[in-house]
Amino acid sequence: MLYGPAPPGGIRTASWSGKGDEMKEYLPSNLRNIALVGHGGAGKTTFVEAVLYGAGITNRMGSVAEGNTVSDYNHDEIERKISISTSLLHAEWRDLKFNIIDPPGYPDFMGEVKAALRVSDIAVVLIKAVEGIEVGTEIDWGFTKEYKTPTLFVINKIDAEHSTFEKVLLQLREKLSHDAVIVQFPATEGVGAESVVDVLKMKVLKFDRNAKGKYTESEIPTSLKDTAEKYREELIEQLSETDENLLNAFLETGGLKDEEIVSGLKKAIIDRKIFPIFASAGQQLVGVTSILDFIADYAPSPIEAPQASAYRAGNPKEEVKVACNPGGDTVLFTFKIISERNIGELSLFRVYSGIVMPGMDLVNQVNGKSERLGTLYTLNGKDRKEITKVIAGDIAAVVKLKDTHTNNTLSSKNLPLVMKKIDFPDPIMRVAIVSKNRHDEDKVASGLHALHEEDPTFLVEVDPELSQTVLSGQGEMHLQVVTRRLKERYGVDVEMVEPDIPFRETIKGSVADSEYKHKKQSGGRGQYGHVHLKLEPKPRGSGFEFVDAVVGGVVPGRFIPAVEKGVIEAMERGVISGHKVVDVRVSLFDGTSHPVDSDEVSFKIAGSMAFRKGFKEAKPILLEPIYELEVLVPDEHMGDIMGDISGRRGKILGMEAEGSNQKIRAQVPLKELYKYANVIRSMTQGRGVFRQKFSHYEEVPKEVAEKIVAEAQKDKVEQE
Ligand SMILES: Nc1nc2c(ncn2[C@@H]2O[C@H](COP(=O)(O)OP(=O)(O)OP(=O)(O)O)[C@@H](O)[C@H]2O)c(=O)[nH]1
Ligand SMILES: [Mg+2]
Repeated sequence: MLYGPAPPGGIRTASWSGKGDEMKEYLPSNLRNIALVGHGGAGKTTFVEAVLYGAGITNRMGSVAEGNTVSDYNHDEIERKISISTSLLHAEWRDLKFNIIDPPGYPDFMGEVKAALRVSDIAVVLIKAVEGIEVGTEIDWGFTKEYKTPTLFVINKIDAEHSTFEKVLLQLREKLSHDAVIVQFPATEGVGAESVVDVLKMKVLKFDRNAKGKYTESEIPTSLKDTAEKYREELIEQLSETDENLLNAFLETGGLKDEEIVSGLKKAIIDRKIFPIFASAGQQLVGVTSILDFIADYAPSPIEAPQASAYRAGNPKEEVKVACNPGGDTVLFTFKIISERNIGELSLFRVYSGIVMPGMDLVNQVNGKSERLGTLYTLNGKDRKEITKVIAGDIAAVVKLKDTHTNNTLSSKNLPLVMKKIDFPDPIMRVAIVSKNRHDEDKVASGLHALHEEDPTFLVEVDPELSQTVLSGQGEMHLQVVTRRLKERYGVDVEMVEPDIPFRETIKGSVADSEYKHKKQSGGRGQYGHVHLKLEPKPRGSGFEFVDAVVGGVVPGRFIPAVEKGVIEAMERGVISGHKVVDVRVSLFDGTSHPVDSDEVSFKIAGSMAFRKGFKEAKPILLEPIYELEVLVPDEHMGDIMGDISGRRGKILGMEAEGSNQKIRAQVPLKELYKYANVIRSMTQGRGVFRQKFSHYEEVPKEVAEKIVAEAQKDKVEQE
């Protein structure tokens, strides 16, 4: 179904194209797409730096501490010494092109990890040899399950003083997977570590820092022989269990032949039946080149990897698998937008089928718009090289597309497919933003809009009721990064403040007769409107009702809508605290009029004033939005979290076990949830996660309400 005409210009493998020695073309079988993931600070960016240096892309190895890595080139990354934005890098190793995606590990940028995994065929999960399995490790592992990505584990920083490979190994098997098997383990650990033992080759690999991390192989010393054999047996046993033929061979001979291991291991990795484990010290170039060798031999190319899911445009229910076929019609998927000095926005994309070339016309299958592709680039961080062709399976960048954002599919007219989207996490923290310069408001809005296209994990909404611009994102750091970009790129300075709460006013009591007479006589024609209103409370959520109970035309019919309008306007403005009034029934049952002076304006004023007067007498109260909260935390934090929820005027609705976690459901006033993400993170050392959604309105307790009313009155006085 996905086959089509032969690709223009044909494809050559690892051969130079006609364009000087600028560009090499790679068959899909010669590509490896890797997402390097793991908890913050696991050493991902340093590891990539070692890969680029080891592969001869760079001629020196940069460091995160010095702020001169290829991957962390944005100045906020250099300043904070952490990754903040995903980088795309690539290197050639043994005639294969390795595309490496290096997303940040900080939890606020979890969406970037999902995007990286979404377009990769191999996940490499870096784990620290000292700290072991951390929250970020578990989260990223969970994402690899979700995307069914073949995964390798690398226990990194084995050169650190307190490196404990064995302990981390146990933890890894316990917490992540019992199907994780050792391929390489450290010969020695701690300062000076320079060798690993490879249990497939049954050799010691010694890495030479002065030779770009190349390694030499030697026999395993007696002291390590038993350990190496134990791990090799484990690997072979595990492997034989992944396939019936292998199992039979194993049962017959007590082992597996080399060729059985080679083909069996690759398949088991692709099927996620085995997760190989390695040891490395990226910073010391230890274990890096041998992992590249392993990936070259055993990790899937885009042809061998599980096929990506899509659906036919307009038919989301019918899943289609997209074969990586360079000869087919073109399909590409944009997974990230970055903004680069001098050239503006670049969309990072993966080609799933066909070939992509500049000048090509494709259709954005998400919004139906047509796009002409501009200049194409391969990237190594901020370094880019212009290319003329991107073949199925490969990952590259294209200059700003008119109507295409992150998570869009572009394809040729003949193949209207929509690739499965990245399911970005919902925002968990809201702040209101205030422009430091009032005239900047338009620029703030357009700047945030553009930034949202680059990063869909934050949202902007203008709340017309509170007339505030509310920014919501993945945490405090995320929101700081967004507002800083706003300043740097659009020159507007904003401040983050606590968003106002959309309180409501209503009444608990009834008032049988609230009368107001509006009368003005100042020469000429006067003003006259006179009404009697009855006010009653209505059930929560039932809204406003106006009843015309006038008898005998004492208020002429043509003025009745004006009375209602006056009441509605008063309700919109609020009576006691400046917040909207809800859930009241107002009946107009009496009044008088004047044959000359009465008009609509007079009756509107009378209606409004009679309502305000009656409202104040009808036991007014404030209502506040209550949110339903769902918190998932490890058992040991449950008590603290529940205590904290009660302290926030919350009501626990229930709890249930979910694995080794507890899920707590509660209702908490929105007012008490400001920056709750920080609270959860600090109370659980980053292990807890939560979701919140609006539930209903409830009466604000008296003491809290009094404060809000006093505050509103103070503001009013200040404004006057
Ligand atoms: N001892 C030792 N330290 C390392 C090694 N690799 C990285 N580091 C240090 O660990 C810290 C974090 O390294 P990064 O490469 O920024 O880690 P990362 O995983 O990219 O971090 P984020 O992108 O912020 O999640 C830095 O201070 C590095 O110098 C290593 O192999 N050994
Ligand atoms: Mg990094």
